[in-house]
Amino acid sequence: PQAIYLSDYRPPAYTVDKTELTFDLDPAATRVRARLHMQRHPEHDAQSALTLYGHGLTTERIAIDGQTLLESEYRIEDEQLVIDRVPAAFVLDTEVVIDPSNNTALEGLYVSGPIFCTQCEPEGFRRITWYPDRPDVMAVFTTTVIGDQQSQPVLLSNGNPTERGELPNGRHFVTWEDPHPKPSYLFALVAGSLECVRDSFTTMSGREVALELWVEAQNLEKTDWAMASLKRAMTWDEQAYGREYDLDLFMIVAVDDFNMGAMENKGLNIFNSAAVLANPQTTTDAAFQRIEGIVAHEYFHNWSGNRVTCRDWFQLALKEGFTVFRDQSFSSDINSAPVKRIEDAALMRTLQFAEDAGPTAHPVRPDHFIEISNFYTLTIYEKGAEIVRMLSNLLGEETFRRGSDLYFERFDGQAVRVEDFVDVMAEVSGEDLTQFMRWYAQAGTPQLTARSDYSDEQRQLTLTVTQQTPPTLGQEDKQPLHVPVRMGLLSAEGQPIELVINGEALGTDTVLHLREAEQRWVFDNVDEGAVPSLLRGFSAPVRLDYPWSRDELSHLMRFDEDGFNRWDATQRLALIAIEEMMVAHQRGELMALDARLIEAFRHLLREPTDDKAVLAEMLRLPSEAWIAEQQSRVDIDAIHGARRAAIEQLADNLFAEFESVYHANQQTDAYAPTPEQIASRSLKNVALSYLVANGEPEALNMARAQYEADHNMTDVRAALTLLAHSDRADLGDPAIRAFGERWAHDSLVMDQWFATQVTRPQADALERVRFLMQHPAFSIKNPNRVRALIGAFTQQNRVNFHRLDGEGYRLLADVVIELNRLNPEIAARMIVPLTRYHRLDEQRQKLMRGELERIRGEKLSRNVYEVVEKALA
Ligand code: B3K
Ligand code: ZN
Repeated sequence: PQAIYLSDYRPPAYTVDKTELTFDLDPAATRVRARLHMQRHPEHDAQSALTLYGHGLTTERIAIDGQTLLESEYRIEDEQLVIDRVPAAFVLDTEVVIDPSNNTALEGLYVSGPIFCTQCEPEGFRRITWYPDRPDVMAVFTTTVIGDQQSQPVLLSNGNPTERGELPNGRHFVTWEDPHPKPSYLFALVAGSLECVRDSFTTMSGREVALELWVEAQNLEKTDWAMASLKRAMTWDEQAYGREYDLDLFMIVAVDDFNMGAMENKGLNIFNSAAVLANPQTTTDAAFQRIEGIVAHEYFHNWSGNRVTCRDWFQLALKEGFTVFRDQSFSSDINSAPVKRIEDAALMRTLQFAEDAGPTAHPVRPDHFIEISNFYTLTIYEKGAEIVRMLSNLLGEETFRRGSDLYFERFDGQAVRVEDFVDVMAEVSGEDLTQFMRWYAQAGTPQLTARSDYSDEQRQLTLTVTQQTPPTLGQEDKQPLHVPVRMGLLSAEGQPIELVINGEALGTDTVLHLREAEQRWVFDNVDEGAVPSLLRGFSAPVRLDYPWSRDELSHLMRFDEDGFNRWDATQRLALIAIEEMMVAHQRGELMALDARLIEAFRHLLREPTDDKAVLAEMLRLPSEAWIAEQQSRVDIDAIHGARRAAIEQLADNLFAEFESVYHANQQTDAYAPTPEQIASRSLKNVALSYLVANGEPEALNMARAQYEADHNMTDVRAALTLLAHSDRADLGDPAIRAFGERWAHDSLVMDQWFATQVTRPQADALERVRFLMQHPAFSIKNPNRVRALIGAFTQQNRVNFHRLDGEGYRLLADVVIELNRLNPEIAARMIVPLTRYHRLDEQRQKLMRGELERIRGEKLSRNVYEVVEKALA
């Protein structure tokens, strides 16, 4: 497989103004007729051949201006249809047959249970018909869907239905017209036996939009939350960005087999059922919030993605980074803002930093790729969103809004580049963003090192900050970035200090603009004992090293005005303590937890200054993934052992405190996923996890009682996890059995059941994975099942995945080899933990490389090939 390069971009030789499609649905042989009204691009001449993309199509007819072409008049090679000579303007007719029932890649048109559905981004449309399947070709689509009246009573596509009628042989049809020109990746079709929940929304200009949520009948009781979330998102986008919906109808469909969370097809969003269906009995608080965020994300794409789209797939972060930033802002506005920031930053610092440090590291705007489907990554999405957030903070909210207004206005209906977005922001603000653009071009996480120096005589504190971005595959040398460092200083008494630089008063919170490899700032009028609070709100996606003492961290925990940094100080304090215990673990010595951490936690529990949601986050110790991120040589067992011991010692020392927090946060109200209730449950369940870690039978009984009370899935799942992860098989096994029987009919709950079992730390976890792969509720063809069983094990059960006998690696390689044939996109995602061997011990490195080599020996899809080659490079 060959890489393609951004620098090779050329406009398409021929574009499409109007696309007319007819689908004659049949599971194994769907006939697709396409009529494309095409024109030569002004930058091309008559020498330019017409090139269309197609994958797995049985071609039955090709005609230009009504003349059927002879086989000698075109050629099909490498998934391309090439016609050397075509007129400057013409109509192309094609007729192909495709097989949705055997489409296990879940790209293009496929069947999910009884439903026909599509996934076209990024390059799925070419599995439907011959087409210039690239985002810079935008056409108006008319789609006629013909199906069976009995098995496909519902026939949906983009836009508005304009005609419907009956046909012979029990068939019927519906014709849809989408007035907005769009690239092929936004095309969608859904057909099957679906029920509809209807609602409506009146836009800010007073237009009435019909809202439709289409689900299979058994899911009708799980639709309220998504519909409510959609309306909140529509209102928010009007208020925050002035964006109004632009069709009379907005549809969401839930399907069970889906590679990603959801897809923003114009007017017809298709969702993974896990990202849309919810009710209190089956869905946890975290899932409620995730669904709210995804519904909003896809809706927001209608402007940031659909009305203004990407010129080419190298620009993917243009729509994804911006849209993630928009959905983060939305969630932050309607839920706990500090917790949302903590969650997003934690995701960046653990998983995105790991990606940026691993073999698949890539810039937010890559300059080459083999398979674009491999680039729907945390770097494109989350780091892309952090870049937009930095822009918004640099410019200020109001100027940023003027920039986004201008962006939407100027580029409406166009396919554009990252530069276009950044240039508009520079234009409205007058800022020079040339250096800032490097954030899009350089892979790897910048390392900031900060040091302070205090002069008694001058009452000055000098802060020196250096930056350095490590080399990544194919990118050896890095330039300094423009890094906004939000900061403040706290006095020895815990008061915010008025910041003064060169006689200029800056308030108690300011942003330092680090642009050089090394820079220094001198603060005047500072008394002795001041403590810097740096990178407030995670103001840039960087690692920060500063030699805070434990007392200073305790100080920040108590007094910092910035909620995010209070949390971060807690994490850092815990990290120091855990790292000490790791050393003891490695020496085979007793692991004693630093008393200062216990005291800090005691203080948090007795005199909480933060809201419950933040407090719950502060009480969670750094994850194993984040601890591993600090290590130059990762010791899997020491991390697990030390973290576990820290939890137990906190539990032993603070049992009474945790117990009273647990009881104080019991709820009597009916369940609702409100921020207040979620915060209480979160705090209560963190407390319960410590109580159970203490090992007292009394605590396990509390967990069992909570499980049996069966109040809502959040509490049930928390209790079930504690029981199933305890050593008490007499409690865990019956609970697991009962849960599995009760929810056998609900695949989304069974996914939680799978994940709960395979994340247990006990040594039998891997055997459970193998056993559960035979369970009737499991199917390797369904991405949600694969993520719940295999993904949860390989990503959230580090001690067992990294077993020294190599069985964890072997299991994953077996699964990847099978998925490589069935669903390459999922295969390439699942393989990732196997590629992260570079900082592990020799023995594990060897085992992991061995499995990668074994995979390399297979006939590989482009997706898996690209990842394996990078991992073994
Ligand atoms: N834009 C889609 C991505 C789907 C790509 C799958 N290969 C989901 C989203 O970001 O909204
Ligand atoms: Zn998106």
